[in-house]
Amino acid sequence: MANPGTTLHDFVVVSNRLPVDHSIADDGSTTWTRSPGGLVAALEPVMRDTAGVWVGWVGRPDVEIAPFEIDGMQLVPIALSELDHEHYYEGFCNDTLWPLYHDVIAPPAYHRVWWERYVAVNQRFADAAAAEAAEGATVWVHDYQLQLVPRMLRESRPDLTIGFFDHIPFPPYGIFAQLPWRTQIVEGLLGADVIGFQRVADAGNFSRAVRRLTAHPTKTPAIEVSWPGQPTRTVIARPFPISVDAAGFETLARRADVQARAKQIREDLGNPRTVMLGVDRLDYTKGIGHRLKAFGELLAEKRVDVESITLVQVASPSRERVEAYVHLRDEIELTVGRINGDFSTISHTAISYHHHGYPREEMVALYLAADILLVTALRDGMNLVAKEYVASRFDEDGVLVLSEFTGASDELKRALLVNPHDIDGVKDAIVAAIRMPARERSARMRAMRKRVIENDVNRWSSNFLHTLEQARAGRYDRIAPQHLPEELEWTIDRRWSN
Ligand code: GDG
Repeated sequence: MANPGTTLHDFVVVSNRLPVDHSIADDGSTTWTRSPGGLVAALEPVMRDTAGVWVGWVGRPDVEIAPFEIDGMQLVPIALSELDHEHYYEGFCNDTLWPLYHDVIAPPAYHRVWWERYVAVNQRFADAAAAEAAEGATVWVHDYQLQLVPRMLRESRPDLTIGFFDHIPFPPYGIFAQLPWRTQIVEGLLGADVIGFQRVADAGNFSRAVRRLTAHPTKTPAIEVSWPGQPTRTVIARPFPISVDAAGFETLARRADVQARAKQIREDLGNPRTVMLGVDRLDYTKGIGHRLKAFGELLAEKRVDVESITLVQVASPSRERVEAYVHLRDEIELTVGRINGDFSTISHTAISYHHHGYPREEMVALYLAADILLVTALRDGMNLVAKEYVASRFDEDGVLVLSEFTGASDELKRALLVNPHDIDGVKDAIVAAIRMPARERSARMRAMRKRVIENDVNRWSSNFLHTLEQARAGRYDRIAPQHLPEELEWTIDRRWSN
């Protein structure tokens, strides 16, 4: 129940991580800065207008922090112990759900103690959200770490309007079926009024899981949920492809200092004819190894030479205590070392590899410096890097080589689409990108920019919240598909239009 005596909120966002980063000064004091992600940019105006609150973890175990405000945003930290961190976060989230939901690229581990901790931590998030929410408030829950929260909230607070957005893929039933707790996860999500996915395929996979595991009738995009002792509810499950703060990226890209930095980057690389770029969290889903293999073979076969091409690979540190990530880092760095050892010269380095996070300005300078952006993910919910590159290229230049296993490939059809498992296909796409005439580059980039600018992150959040409002009011005929890219549209069942 809502906490008497505290200020209650009409809008509550719940995500595993709060949108803040901490830094510890020399004297041991901690300062918080707002993390720059698109989700924060999109939700900030809504949070401000509704005096909303954000519930989440600060990213460090064993710290208890009182609610605080940053840049006018109210934050409510959830404390996680070292054991919660190990079993819930590193275990069930990062070593069970993450690989399972990404096509079992790495083998998922199933441990009952991890599951028990996932349930307990989800309950803690649900209780904290319920304590902040005013009567009839809207609660928006994010991502795979919190799939049980919608049902937990529905049971304690039937007055709430509950939305859920899944940032990562929802797997096909043949894979999802491995999960010993598959029915609890599906029923957990069905506590929401609207469940959003990145792709049409993800929403379809979820509906199929509902049909296989429950008796709830489904008729796309609606699911009729009957739980014992509760009135039947209609849940909407449909795609809402996320995007980036396109105007924000363009503004940065137009800044003189950012453009000067882009020029400097090319000079520092020895002014090669072609600069290729990869930007990824160091994660096995991102296909960094496949990309390196393709580039290494092109160099070995002399289809490209190190004097005229450089690959800049930013691999930002991620989940460094999970074993699969430790191995991945070793593997990638061994490969980079081998390629550089075999092909670099004193004046030209084949791969400029960086295991760091960079400020956003530097990222945009890299986007401007890159003739080609390589996105070769083996499976990716959306891939914001692809959209950020497009948003930054106001000069309408640059070629995007994009894996067809990303959500972004549903919209960015004018990229050079590749199957990252097909190394010869990736090599051919790189060569085609190098040789592409300027007119074709700009025609493709223009088309992609139109899509990203029209469907930016503000559009995404307002579509989701509008659908949530309409669904809760039972106005299914007003759940308009018109904001979706046309190839993502579905036909609304006639039943809803009457
Ligand atoms: C999940 C899903 C989905 C990376 N390195 C630096 C840096 N980044 C920023 C990028 C981009 C973000 O991190 C990464 O987003 P992605 O979408 O590429 O991938 P995930 O982290 O796996 O995100 C994904 C996303 O959620 C949203 O729904 O698209 O499929 O897996 O924004 O720019 N930013 C800065 N320095 C870095 O070094 N400043």
